[in-house]
Amino acid sequence: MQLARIRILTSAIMIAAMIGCSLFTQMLVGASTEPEQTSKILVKETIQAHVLLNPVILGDHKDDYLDWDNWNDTRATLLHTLEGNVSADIAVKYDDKDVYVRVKSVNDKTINSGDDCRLWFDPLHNGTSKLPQTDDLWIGLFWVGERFGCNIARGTGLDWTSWTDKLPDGRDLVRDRLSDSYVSLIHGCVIYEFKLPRSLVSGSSLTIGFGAYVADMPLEYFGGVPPRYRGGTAAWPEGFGDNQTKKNEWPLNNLGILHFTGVPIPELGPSALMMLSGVILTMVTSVVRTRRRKTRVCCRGAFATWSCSR
Ligand SMILES: [Ca+2]
Ligand SMILES: [Ca+2]
Ligand SMILES: [Ca+2]
Repeated sequence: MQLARIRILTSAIMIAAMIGCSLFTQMLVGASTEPEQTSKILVKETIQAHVLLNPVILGDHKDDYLDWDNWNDTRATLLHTLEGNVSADIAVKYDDKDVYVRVKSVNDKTINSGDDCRLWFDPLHNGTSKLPQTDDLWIGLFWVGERFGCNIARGTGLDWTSWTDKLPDGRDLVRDRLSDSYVSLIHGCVIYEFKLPRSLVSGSSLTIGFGAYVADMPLEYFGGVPPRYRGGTAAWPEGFGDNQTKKNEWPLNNLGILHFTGVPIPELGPSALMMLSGVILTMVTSVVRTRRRKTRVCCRGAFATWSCSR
């Protein structure tokens, strides 16, 4: 028993040492290969997009599978409240083809006209405060009555194109299940989801300009009629715009950074997973060996005496 405890303790120490070495190595690698990225992080707010582990189905009006949050394989970032009591967060992940975005409007419990979510993408991350460039995109998901719509506009260098409900490849943003909005059963609040081609929103860039806005504003609020309740608005990053910013004039030079990490959430990154599997194998092997040695084999001798292994 004492020997088993020593082995398990030794394995635990190995786990700590190996994971510590792994994390330290990742820090060194990150510091040595991404000096430019580090300097940007100091200036701009950054959202980390992680590699997708849990598939996301758009159009089914759910963000869970058997009560598991489909989005627990990436991290959420809080938006900054601009007005009222809106609290919201945004999470991004991606696979080989698509970028997936979920905006969770935490305090918004009911769908109403005026619920609105917008995203901005600047793939070349060279946005200006005035004219949208040809790589820039603006996507809006909004409720009118009991139906939601989703439109996209692209920069022309002089202005935005007119709103369209289709991607450049012809797919319809709603009918082809590239966007979705609903009240989540597990979170009890309004959700906005997007599935957008990487070729459209990021190209091969690992860091792009990115911004988000969400509103829970009853339409009558805009008409001067006292609202049934007061909603609010929120945006990311801080300073991107405010409630006075006109709908198509948000300054793209104030966008934050969306960073495609190349790995799932850090604690489940490939190197950590390999380390963890190796450690688990070591522990299992240790326990099995210990149990084998504890098994005593007894034999009956020629003179009816018993002898047992130790
Ligand atoms: Ca879904
Ligand atoms: Ca609402
Ligand atoms: Ca641009």
